[in-house]
Amino acid sequence: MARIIEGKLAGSGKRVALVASRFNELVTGRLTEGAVDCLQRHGVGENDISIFKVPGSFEISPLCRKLAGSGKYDSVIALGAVIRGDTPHFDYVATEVAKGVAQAAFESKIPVVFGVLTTDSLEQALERAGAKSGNKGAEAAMAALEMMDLYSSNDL
Ligand code: INI
Repeated sequence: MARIIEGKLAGSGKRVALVASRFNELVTGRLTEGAVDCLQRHGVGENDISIFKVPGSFEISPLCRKLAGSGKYDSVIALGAVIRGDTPHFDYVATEVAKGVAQAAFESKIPVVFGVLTTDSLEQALERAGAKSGNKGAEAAMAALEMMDLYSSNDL
């Protein structure tokens, strides 16, 4: 039987930074609530969760990179909502935040996870922020919990 190595959802003692955009705050506020709730349910202490707010999704990845390199956190979670139609530069913002967060994750020794919605409408975004289709913030928090545990594995 092959060995399977995967992370557990064990948040006790872990320090987590959330980077949330204020743009589309109706959505990002719900993503943040979903992420915090999930982290706390899995043992992360209230004082070990820091929420950094930035103006828009374009500003998320540079801060993720700084936080990931600071040595003060065990993971960083990016939370944003880029909604087509709000502005013609949707494509630039959506592409840059995805590339930037991936780059921060590649360069970092801790997990940096992507909880940024890119949708065609506000309705679709709200559906993914706690209404019909789950909460992307909570999903990102689950991924962060699992990856924090995996990164601390002796098998790496
Ligand atoms: N920022 C978002 O987070 N979501 C959006 O939908 C959005 N749109 O579409 O414009 C958006 N723009 C702002 C951008 O992220 C920067 O804050 C701004 O360009 C200043 O750098």
